[in-house]
Amino acid sequence: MIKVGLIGCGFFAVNQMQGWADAEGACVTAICDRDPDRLAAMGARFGIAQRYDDAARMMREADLDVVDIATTVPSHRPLVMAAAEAGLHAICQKPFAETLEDARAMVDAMDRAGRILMVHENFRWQSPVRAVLAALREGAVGRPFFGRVSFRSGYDVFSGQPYLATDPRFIIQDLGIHILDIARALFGEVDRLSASTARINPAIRGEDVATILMDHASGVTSVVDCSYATRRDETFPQTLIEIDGTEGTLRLEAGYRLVIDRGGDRQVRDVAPPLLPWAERPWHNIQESVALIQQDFTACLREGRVPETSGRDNLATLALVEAAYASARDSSRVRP
Ligand code: NAD
Ligand code: 89Y
Repeated sequence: MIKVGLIGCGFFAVNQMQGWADAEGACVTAICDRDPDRLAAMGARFGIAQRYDDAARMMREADLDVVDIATTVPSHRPLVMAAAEAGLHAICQKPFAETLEDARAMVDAMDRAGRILMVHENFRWQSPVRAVLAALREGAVGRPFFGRVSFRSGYDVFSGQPYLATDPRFIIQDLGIHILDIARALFGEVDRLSASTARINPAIRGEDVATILMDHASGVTSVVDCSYATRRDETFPQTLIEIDGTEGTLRLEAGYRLVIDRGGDRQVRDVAPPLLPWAERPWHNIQESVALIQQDFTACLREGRVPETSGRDNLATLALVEAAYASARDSSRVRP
């Protein structure tokens, strides 16, 4: 049994606790939070007796194999460094790090410790996105030449995650990071990008709209567009995808409808994620992907395999985030 210590008992960590409760071959045996009320509430809800207010102490004293870091980004570097020092494997929430320099140091430390480091970059693990990836890899549309990966919503994310309203960076760092990662998974690495951003909601500090144009080394041109200022039939938290290829087109439409047009034929599939017993609409899509990424992480630990969304892999996603902010600042085209 893989013994997991969870750090950070906040808004999102409940999903991680639920996912671990279902995971085969792994279980949470200790939890940690600096906030005593949150620690007590999580411990009581999931029946975890080993509770710590200090992560380094938990890593030293609890008998663990893995830490699951579910805190916000400022604590990620010290916590991953402490995991490396304690010789523990780690899965760390996105955004992985505040800077690329931090991220590289974290990856290097875990490599030196010989431990597996995964980033909890779960959007590409959503089952509708997996269905698109599979169709693309099977050649459903031939060679892709254009893609659009889109997330547009007016959902109130600030009530659950108030820090999103006060951080100077908002949508690219918080949500766009997932959408850029999906674009990488679909079309490969990026040679150049340009981005523009806007803040529509006057009550928040950062940008809530971002449009990013990317040239991929594979020859695909893609557009990643994100908004939390879009008022329409609410699709939160669905990522919509369009791909044009030499042999056909593919659309992941609202309502998790996958439409593939090829040679005059149309194939339509329902790729809606299952509603897990503990999940709640509309979050069930994200919640299922938490369970899926944890299952892959435990399989990687068992097999000694490098995860698809490893710390090292995530450096390229973080580089896109940084490049998008740099481009938006001075309207330049940037090489990530
Ligand atoms: P939160 O603020 O609600 O919870 C974070 C908790 O961590 C708090 O209770 C805080 O006291 C604790 N904490 C912070 N530093 C600590 C430390 N050094 N030691 C012990 N405890 C510490 O945050 P949240 O909304 O749950 O978000 C957590 C992370 O999850 C963020 O990075 C966010 O971007 C990410 N997130 C990911 C998804 C996803 O789909 N992958 C969705 C939502 C949030
Ligand atoms: O924090 C974000 C994430 O990772 O997924 C959706 C979210 O909760 C709000 O944008």
